Amino acid sequence: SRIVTVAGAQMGPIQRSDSRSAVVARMIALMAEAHRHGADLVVFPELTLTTFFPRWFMTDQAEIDQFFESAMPSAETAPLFEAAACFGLAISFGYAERVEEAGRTRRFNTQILVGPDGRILHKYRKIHLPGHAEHEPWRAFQHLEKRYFEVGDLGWPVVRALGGLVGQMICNDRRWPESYRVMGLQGVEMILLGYNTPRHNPPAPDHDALGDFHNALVMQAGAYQNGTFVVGVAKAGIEEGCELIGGSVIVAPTGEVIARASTLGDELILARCDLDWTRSYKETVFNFARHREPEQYRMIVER
Ligand code: CDT
Repeated sequence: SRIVTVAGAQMGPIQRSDSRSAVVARMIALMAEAHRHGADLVVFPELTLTTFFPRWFMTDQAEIDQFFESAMPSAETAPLFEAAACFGLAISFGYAERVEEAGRTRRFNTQILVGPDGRILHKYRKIHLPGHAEHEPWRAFQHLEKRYFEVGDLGWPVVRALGGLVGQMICNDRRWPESYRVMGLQGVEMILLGYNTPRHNPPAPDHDALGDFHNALVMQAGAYQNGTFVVGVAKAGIEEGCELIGGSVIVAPTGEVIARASTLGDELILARCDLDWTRSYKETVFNFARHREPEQYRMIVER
């Protein structure tokens, strides 16, 4: 058996006035608790360091850039890397990334996996950006990810870490079977993902009552259909007047939820995950080499 004790560190709301260092202190408190419970890995939400700023339409780039990190680690985030080293923990967290690349400034919705030695082991840039790019004043709040971020350009790599094969995705990616399958084809054994999901979806308010159901449905299906653990972690609660769902879960390769958050605040969930549990799915029902029929799937990679 290959055991990874994983902690999902759900975060309660982060208001615009909360400083980075206040958020980092909350994250370190959760890491300390995870360490006391024997965790190897702590997974935090999407855009952990700030409020979910795509809810606002902004035109002043300097104002927008206040939500972005141009260095990782920076003076404000270095304590996270130091705490990971001190506790001997790996951590995964999301942040808005601003980078100079190919002679221009680029901005991504990013999530990294940092090893216990403080090294960045894996970086993922969100591919499925939901929402819209222009101001839509009829909405109670905006969802401007298409305005503030470029589509991620790193694909869905899977890396060897924590004794297994680990991959990452971010929030809306979890609703798309392709996100899981691309990693499933690389043998992924544990997928880490953070999310910020408003309870209310302005273009489809009839979905609102089903938010928690859809959240669990997609992660449980993705885990089972690819024989992998999925660790899904929310930023939850009422943030700047906008309600975000909770429901952080750790899902086994059976598709069963083995740990679930019960609050909408800072809350740790834990599970002892035997990565060898993935084998019985990967080698039987979902033995891809034996049973997939990719010739019949061509349509899904065409526009
Ligand atoms: N952050 C994020 O991707 N949230 C989306 C909201 C969808 S409605 C625009 C989600 O899929 O949860």
